[in-house]
Amino acid sequence: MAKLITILNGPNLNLLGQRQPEIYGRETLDDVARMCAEVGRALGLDSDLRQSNHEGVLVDWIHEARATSAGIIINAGALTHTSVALFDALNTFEGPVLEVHISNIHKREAFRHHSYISPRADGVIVGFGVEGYALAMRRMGTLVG
Ligand code: CA2
Repeated sequence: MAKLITILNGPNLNLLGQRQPEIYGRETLDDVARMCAEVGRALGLDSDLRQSNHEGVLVDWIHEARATSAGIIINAGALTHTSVALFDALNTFEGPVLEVHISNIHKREAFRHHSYISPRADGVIVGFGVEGYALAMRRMGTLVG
């Protein structure tokens, strides 16, 4: 049976492709889901991409992934820079965690330079646009395959 990769997206990423294309590009989150499914198919991985604007919902989904998923890819959006709760939740997950940011957070405002997710992440991909999600899926193929 194919292993499942949970792909979590935080606040405002539902607007992907609709606003600020100069920073985040023109692809939507549905496009990202399709791309990850396609990459996963070639690697024998299933993917389940979700987005929430609510921190607690993301925490609940991480807990759910403990029982269902071989790995987590997470773009926590602005919660990356604030959320100890997501860090704690990710620490309860035993499989690999990969952190993705569409933009290069290190080239932006200073408050985006720190991530509460990175100390738990097994890898971080920043500034590759939405292609970063596909790269993270490829890496998951190596880590859980
Ligand atoms: O670059 C990334 O992927 C970020 O995680 C995106 C977050 C930002 O707070 C992080 O610092 C970096 C913001 C997501 C907002 O997404 C939008 C997408 C399209 C239009 C408006 C917002």
